[in-house]
Amino acid sequence: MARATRENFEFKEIGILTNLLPQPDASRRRFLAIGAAASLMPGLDQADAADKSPVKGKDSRLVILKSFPAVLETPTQLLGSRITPLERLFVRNNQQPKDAATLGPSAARKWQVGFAGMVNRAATIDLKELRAMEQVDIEMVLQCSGNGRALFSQSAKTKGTQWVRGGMGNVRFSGVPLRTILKAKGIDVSPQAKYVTAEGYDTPLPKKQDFEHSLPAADVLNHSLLALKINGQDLPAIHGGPVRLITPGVYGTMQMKWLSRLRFEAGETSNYNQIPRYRVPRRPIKPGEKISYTFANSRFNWKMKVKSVVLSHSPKEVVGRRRQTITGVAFNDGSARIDSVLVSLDQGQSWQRAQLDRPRSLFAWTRFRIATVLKRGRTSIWTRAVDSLGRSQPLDGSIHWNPSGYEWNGVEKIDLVVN
Ligand SMILES: Nc1nc2c(c(=O)[nH]1)N[C@H]1C(S)=C(S)[C@@H](COP(=O)(O)O)O[C@H]1N2
Ligand SMILES: [Mo]
Repeated sequence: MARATRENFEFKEIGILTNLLPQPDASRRRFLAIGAAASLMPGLDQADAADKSPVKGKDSRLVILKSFPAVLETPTQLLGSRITPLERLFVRNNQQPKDAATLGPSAARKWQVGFAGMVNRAATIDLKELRAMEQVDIEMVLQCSGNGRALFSQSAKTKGTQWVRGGMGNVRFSGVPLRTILKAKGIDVSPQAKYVTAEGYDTPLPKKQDFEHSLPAADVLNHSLLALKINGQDLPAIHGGPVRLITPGVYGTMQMKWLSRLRFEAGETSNYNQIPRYRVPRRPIKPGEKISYTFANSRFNWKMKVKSVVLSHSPKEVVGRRRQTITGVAFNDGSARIDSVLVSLDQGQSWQRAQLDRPRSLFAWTRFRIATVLKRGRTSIWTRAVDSLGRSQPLDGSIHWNPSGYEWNGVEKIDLVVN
């Protein structure tokens, strides 16, 4: 099979994107971004840093799961801060626009987002208009629905990129609420439109359908933003700049990058990224069991399940002393706060509460910490988050096994050795 090269991929609607080539200003900012990443890596000079990641400006310690389209996983030890620096944020592209492999700004100078389908009038909005509107901020977890897939694979093989724990980060998006835009533009959405199908300017891989997703219209109309910034800076090209559709509390696949159009529709798209990809069975199936997805027997990845992830320790780690501080993060779909994170050092016989550092945003991650004395020899750290609705994590995560390994949220279990 011919290897995909960047030259194979172009923006779909080249017409509205003049100036695709990087501007002098853009390359300077790019260089600064690389410098920032390099400064996190003692012993690596800037040239090394730039060479080692398929995405310019990314920390070279990110694990390269695929170079093109880029898929990069963050080692959990790099995720300890409340806000994940962009140099460390994971990347997941199914497709990727030309010139987007950078943490620098998007090279596109003109951009339009279209509104179509079941609306009183079709309309577009451009960057200038979006920038002139009032911006809101939302701190939230961005997590791939495939994060933890490798943990499902311990009970039966799953297909797809074997993410372990680092397909996630906590960031601050800024942008304009969709509701405000529709109002300003005089766009009325028909009550019969139950879904909003989001499209991006990235081009499909050869012989694949273009990436698009249908989102429930009611949630999108109430909660989504057209984001222009992340962590206070213009959305970088690699993270969907200049415009990305953001809905807090839902899985990453629904956060459409390089947003080009929203179609208001009565039903879900039958695009293969909506079905059979990015779906889970409505009823549990056994690990390894086959299922052929229909709209009726499955649902798309949407609200994130409650989850805790240990960041301070990794499986198979050997630690030299019994006193250890365990730290990690917990989050859910933002509809309730994280009430507690329970930690067990005896495989679930007894649990202790960790200390929590709760963020102001319900959609952001809560950091936890607990000072412990571990047992010598082979031992384990288990963690379990409970939210104020009583929702928690299954002790055996494989009860939610599904062929593509989406939405892992089993109790965190880290086996390690204490010398
Ligand atoms: N247009 C477009 N949007 C996309 C994707 C894509 O391939 N194309 N990948 C999705 C997936 S599967 C995830 S997990 C997130 C990843 O966001 P990030 O790369 O900014 O971390 O973007 C989502 N949005
Ligand atoms: Mo994803």
